[in-house]
Amino acid sequence: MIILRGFGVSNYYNKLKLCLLEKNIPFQEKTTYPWERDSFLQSSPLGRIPFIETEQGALSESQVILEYLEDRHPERPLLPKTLFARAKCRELIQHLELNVEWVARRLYRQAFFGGVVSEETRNDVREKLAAGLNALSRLARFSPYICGAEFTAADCAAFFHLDYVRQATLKIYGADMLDEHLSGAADYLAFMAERPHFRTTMADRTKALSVFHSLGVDYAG
Ligand SMILES: N[C@@H](CCC(=O)N[C@@H](CS)C(=O)NCC(=O)O)C(=O)O
Repeated sequence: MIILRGFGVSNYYNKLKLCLLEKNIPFQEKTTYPWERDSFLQSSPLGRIPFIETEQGALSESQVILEYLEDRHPERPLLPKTLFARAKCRELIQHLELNVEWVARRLYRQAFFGGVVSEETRNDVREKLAAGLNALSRLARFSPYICGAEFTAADCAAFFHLDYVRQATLKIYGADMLDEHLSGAADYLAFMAERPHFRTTMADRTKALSVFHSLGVDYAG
């Protein structure tokens, strides 16, 4: 049995939770917070969540875990069948995470966790995020899924990543940078939100958020 470790506020955690649910893989969730990292550095060497525990040991980094789940449970694939389409799907996820989510993440301290980011950071992020979103818009299909006609792992990644990017840019810049740079994203997110596993995972996120707030910890994302 796979144990998913992390907490339901995390977009990377929810990416994997969606993959597990959509692939119908049995799993358990064990709430684990990044600030408890001293207790799990052997499992996730940088102290990040999510990570999983398997019969053979622990595994960190959400994309590595996603690929492991694909290899371990090929019966309900979340990557396209043909070699090139599989690579295109991975390409999209990599651009999304490296050039969009990871850039916007620098805003989260202020957008979500009551901290402050400098004007220099805000300006730098705005420029880099615009470039990352423009790049993503050259790859995203939204017809109706992000890679095209098939539902894929990229949809599991995109849903929570893009939602945080949208929320963060609205809070920091007073403008939805998805609307400005990623045409079709708003309709896509509304469409995906109707999917049963997406809906339940969003509801779980709301509950996890209120538990997180009740803890009153200093956390920056
Ligand atoms: N590249 C990592 C990113 C994971 C990540 O950034 N996790 C955040 C929570 S969403 C975290 O653990 N933050 C605490 C920290 O970086 O110390 C992955 O794909 O798993």
